[in-house]
Amino acid sequence: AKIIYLKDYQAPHYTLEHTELHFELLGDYTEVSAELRFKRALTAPKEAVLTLLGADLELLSVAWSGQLLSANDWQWQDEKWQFAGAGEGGVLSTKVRIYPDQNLALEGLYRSHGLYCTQCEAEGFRKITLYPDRPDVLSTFRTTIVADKASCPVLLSNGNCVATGDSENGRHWATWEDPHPKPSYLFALVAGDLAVLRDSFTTVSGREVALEIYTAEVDQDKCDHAMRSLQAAMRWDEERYGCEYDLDRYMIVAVSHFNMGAMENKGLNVFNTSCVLAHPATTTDAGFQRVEAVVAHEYFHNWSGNRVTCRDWFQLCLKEGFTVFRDQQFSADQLSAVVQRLEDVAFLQTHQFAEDAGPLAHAVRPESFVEINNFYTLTIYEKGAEIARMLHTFLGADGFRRGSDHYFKTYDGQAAIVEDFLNSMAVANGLDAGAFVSQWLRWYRQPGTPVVSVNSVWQKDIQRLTLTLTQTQSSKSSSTPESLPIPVRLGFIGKEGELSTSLNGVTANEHLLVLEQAEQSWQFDDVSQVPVLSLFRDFSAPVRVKAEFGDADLAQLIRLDSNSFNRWSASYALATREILALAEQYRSGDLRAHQPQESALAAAIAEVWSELAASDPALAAKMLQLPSLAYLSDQVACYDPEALQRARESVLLQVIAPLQSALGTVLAKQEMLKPYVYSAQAIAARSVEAVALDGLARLQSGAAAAIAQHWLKEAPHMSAEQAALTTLVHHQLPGADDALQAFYARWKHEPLVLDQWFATQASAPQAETRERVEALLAHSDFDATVPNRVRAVIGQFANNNPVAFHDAEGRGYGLIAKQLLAIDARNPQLASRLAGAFGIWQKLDESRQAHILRELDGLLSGDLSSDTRETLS
Ligand code: BAL
Ligand code: ZN
Repeated sequence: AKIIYLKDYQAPHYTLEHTELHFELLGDYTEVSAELRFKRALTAPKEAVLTLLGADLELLSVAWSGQLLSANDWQWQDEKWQFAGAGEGGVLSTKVRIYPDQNLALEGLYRSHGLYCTQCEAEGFRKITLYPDRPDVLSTFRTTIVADKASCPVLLSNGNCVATGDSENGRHWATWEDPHPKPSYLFALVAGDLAVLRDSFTTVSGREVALEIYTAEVDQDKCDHAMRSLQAAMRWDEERYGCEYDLDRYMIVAVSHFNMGAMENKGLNVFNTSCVLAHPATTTDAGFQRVEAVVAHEYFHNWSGNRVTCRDWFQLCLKEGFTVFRDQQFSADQLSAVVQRLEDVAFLQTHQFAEDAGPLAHAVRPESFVEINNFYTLTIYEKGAEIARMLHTFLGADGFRRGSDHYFKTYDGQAAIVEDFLNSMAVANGLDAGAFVSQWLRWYRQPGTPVVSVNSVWQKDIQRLTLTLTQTQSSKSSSTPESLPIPVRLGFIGKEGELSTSLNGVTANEHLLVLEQAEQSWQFDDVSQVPVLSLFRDFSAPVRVKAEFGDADLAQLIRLDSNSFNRWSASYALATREILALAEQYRSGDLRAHQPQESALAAAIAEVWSELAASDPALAAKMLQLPSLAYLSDQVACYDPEALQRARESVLLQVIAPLQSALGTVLAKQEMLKPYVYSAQAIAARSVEAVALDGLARLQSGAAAAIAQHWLKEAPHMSAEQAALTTLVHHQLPGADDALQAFYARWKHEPLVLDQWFATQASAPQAETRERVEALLAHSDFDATVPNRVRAVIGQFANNNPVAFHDAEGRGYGLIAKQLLAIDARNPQLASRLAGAFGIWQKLDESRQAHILRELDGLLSGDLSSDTRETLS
């Protein structure tokens, strides 16, 4: 496989002034004509060659400035098409034939359920026509689409619709013009029979923007939430970032066959149905939140990604990390900032930390790749967002805004690199740009999660606390690792609550330090009693913290920390410690492990939980959701899924047992049975009831089953229905199978709900689930060409069911390997992503490792896409 290196980047020899496209959508195939006006770049050498990219194209004709060319005039190897006769520039005219119906990889132009749509990021445009398909070639576009009017009444592309008309044989056409220069990965085309929800938005400068959400007719009743989210995101971006929308129209199209969540094509976003459709009857709270976040994310790309794009794919984090940070900020403003933060952090710690510690680790800006599709990763998205957040913490909200203003203004209409972003942050804040860029760039260049060790000494006589922090970089760093700038927000918790302390003459309850060297010390004065440190508040840096906290210290934070995030993270840390200790005892056959033990976590939670359930139900719910096996597996050197699962259940039972009456009080409120309202308060009330029901199922299964049945019967919305179904199925309560059947009968016509039905079963945490998954794969509603369905069954089993996936005989691995091979033949991107489930292999025992390696060897010795081959290798 060919490795591509960042250091080999070369600017294009030819710039593109304009792109003219003509699509004849003809049913069995599609013909694409292109006219591309090239000009030799000022920096290009005299012997410049025009290099285009093309894949899976039938080339019908090529002309250069009106002269037909023949195959002798160019060279075409692999995907590279090269023409040496372009001189100062000219117009290249091409005509190609492509087959959207046969395109099951869902990359380029494809047809799903009669709907033509495109996915061009990262390198799909070369499957549509011969083109300089690289993000640093930007041009204006004019696109004409011609199709059968009856089957494709709606014809859409980027920009503004400038002309439409009818042609012969029942066909019609539309021409779209996009005045904003863009790279090909932002191109989009949609054609089909779609209904539309229309609304509008008036921008800050008074321009009227038409907003349109296109879906199948039956889904039109599920678009209101996305529309409201879009309007909120447009306003928010004006207010928070000074970013105003720049076209007359903003369109979203819902597509049922889609590899990703959504795609930010200029003015014409294409969305996975799961990220745009929402209705109380069919969508859970989590679903509503996802729609809001993804609609905002794609909208925010209009500036961070589209107006300022990436020079090459190594810079992917420049648009993705920054945009994830922006959507996290937005979501925090819409609902609960604390819940948003702890969900984002738990996700990062569970999945990105593991990625960064395993065989798939890479830098936020990698130095090389084989298949760019494999780099749409948690590291680039989530760790990338944490770097933007650290800059925000370091510079302050105003300083960060000055930096982003400078960035958008300076690089508007250009393709930028990470250094440009950092440079703007420095220059706009009057900082030494050279030093700032080189220091912060380390976060982008060094893979692995840094470890910060904490040492504190309190001197009673002078009431001084000396804090020493040491940073070490993970061994994943390829070259010699350098110290990173690490913002540390901290407070001090005494026996009665928060203490105010002095640092360099500033007295406050909270301080912000920046650890820049390998080791640094700070002296805090007026520390009147020995405190427990509340460190890295709101997770001020994506690091692992090594501190000598006793159980009592963590309990003190759970009880008294004024920072809600850190109360939660202390409970997470204590839970992790107790579960790991118990699992170790199981592994070593320690018989005391079978006796109930003291749990400091259970005692601390018992003390605060009832009050918390009333005052902050969302946090109360989170405190009972102990760390998942996926999170715990990242905390151990050797991962024993059975021991960890048993230990986790045991600790959970200890935590829940003293809360039986408190859980009853929560459930008696029956908030779950009230009509659906989308608000932080209503979601919190539902979440604590769902967690209470799950807890009760462990203590009194009969009572829990009765409540679940009642919810199913009375459910006014999917949040109640889904919580009840999950409780019944995952705890194997009486009536679970009947409930599944009834649910299926009620929802079999709703694909997204049916996905949930499949997912609930595939994630049931019992060994027998493997057989159930085999049966689900043979179900008449299982369709391996639909990515959402594949993720609901195979993805849930591989990534969200450690007990069944890590079957000691290796049968779970066998099941996934077999499915991978079949999926890879159709859809490499989807298969490659699923293959990531094997990334855990080095942490497992020798027997499981051997099972996995046998499966991987089998897969690698056969035919595989380059995507999946790279991941498995
Ligand atoms: N650009 C790919 C989809 C997204 O991150 O928005
Ligand atoms: Zn994105």
